[in-house]
Parts: sequence; structure tokens; C-alpha cells
Amino acid sequence: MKHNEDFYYEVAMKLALEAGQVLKSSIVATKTIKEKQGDWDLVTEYDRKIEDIIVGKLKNEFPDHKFIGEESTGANLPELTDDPTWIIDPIDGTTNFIHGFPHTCVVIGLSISKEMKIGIVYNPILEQLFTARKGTGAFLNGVPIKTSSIIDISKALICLEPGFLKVDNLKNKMIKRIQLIAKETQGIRTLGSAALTLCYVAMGVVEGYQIEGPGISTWDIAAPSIIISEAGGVVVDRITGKKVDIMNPRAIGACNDKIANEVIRIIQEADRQAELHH
Ligand code: LIP
Repeated sequence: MKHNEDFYYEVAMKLALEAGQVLKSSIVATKTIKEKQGDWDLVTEYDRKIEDIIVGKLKNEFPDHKFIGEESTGANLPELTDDPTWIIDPIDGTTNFIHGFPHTCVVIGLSISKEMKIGIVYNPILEQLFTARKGTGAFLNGVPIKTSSIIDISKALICLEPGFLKVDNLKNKMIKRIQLIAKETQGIRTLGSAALTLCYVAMGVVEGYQIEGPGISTWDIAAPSIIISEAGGVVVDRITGKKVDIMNPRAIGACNDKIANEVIRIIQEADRQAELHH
């Protein structure tokens, strides 16, 4: 049996492409839509169906590996161990998927010894296949990608998740964050898929992304975090500024440390102002 990282990657790629075809063919289908934590956090039967395909096949191939998946693991995250652990989001950008908005993707990552070794993010609607393996660079459809070289925050495009305005205890902070980021940067963008947005940082079309909130978890950032770091960027913890802990994803993905620190500064100032006026 050839159980090495090349083989893990080969299997993961095949599964991402297969799962992507299910996503693509179901985007126009009638779906059963359920709310998880609110109308900003949705799930359909296809989320479960795609996760079952990916996890089922991986378990068959690698029965001794561990799994963390949005639909099967839920809110109670297990401890990340040194064992090979597959981290999966079957459909990231479920609200987009429901609307037919073409930013939606399949996410598969592999951690070994608590370090991300493989990251695959596949948007089958726009045919964007983002891939990275530890130490070998990041790619979009096989072509190497690099983060933006902008270091001046006033020239940066920053992505945010304004949907969290709907969460009571985040509302005031989100309002302030949006105000200050809009003021200090070249513009705010929002895509509705955390994994794809992090890949947009990796491909150099936006400079930073702040992602944190209920429902945002390990599967949203684990695979993209290696894609960003292999593309020359950083994914840091919003509070400590150190490398993000994928099991505690209050993250800022950025093209470089300078932009990451600027986003941290603005968010901290926004949160301070929001608390003052509360
Ligand atoms: C989604 C994120 C998105 C965020 C949503 C949601 P899902 O993940 O990627 O960026 O705004 O609240 O959590 O649920 O589609 O996998």
C-alpha cells in the first residue's frame, strides 16, 4: 500500500473534482433549506450528501485517519491530534449555492502532526481549482499564484463578512469595523465564502480578509491557510497576531505581515470604539 502524501493528495484531488461535479449539477436544483443559527447560516441536503461522499471514500481508503467535517462534526470540535486528519467543508458558501451565486466551493484539507500538508479549494462553477502542498507553492488550475505585494493599507482591498451584523453581540462591532475599514482602505468586498475569499488573498486580487463569527470554524480556514502561506501570505490570529490556530479560527488572512498588522490595528480600534459607545 502506498500510503504517503503523494497518494493522499491524489485521492483528495479525485474526490474534490467528483464532489465539485455534484455541487455543480445541484446548484440549479430545488433544495431543502434549513437555518442553523439564523438566516445567515444555512444548510441544504446537498451539504450532507457531498460530505458523505467525501468522508465515505476517504474512510474507505484511510480507515485509520481522523475526520473533521462541517456537517458531521458540528459545533463540538474534537481535539486536533498528530494523526492524519482530513478537514472538510462539503459546500462553503451555502447561501451563494442556494441563490446560484457562483462563489461556492468544495474544501478538503489534510493536517499531519498538527500541520496543514494539503489544501484543495474547488469552485466548479467558475472552474477555479486552488491547490497547495507543504513546501511546494500554491496553484490556481495548475498555474503558480502569489499574494499581492501591496503594503500600504490605503491601497488595499479588504474582504469582510457583513452578515454578522445580524448577530446581536457582533452588531455594533461590525458596524464600526465596516466604517473604519471603508475609511482606511481602497474598498471593502464580500464574497460569501470564507474559503474562496482566503484563496482570493492567495491569488493576489484582494489584500486581506477578516473572518470570525458563529458558524465559522476549522473547515473554513484549514485548507485555505496552507494555500495562502504557500502563496507567500499569512493567516494570523486576530488577537495575538501570531500564526492562526486552525482550531480557534478568529483569523485574518493577508498578503503580508504589514497588511495583517494594519487590519488587526483597525479591527482593534473599531472594537474599542464599539465598546465605548455601548
Ligand atoms: C459560510 C462562510 C461565509 C459566511 C457564512 C457561512 P458555509 O460557510 O463561508 O463566508 O459568511 O456565515 O458560515 O456555512 O457556507 O460553509
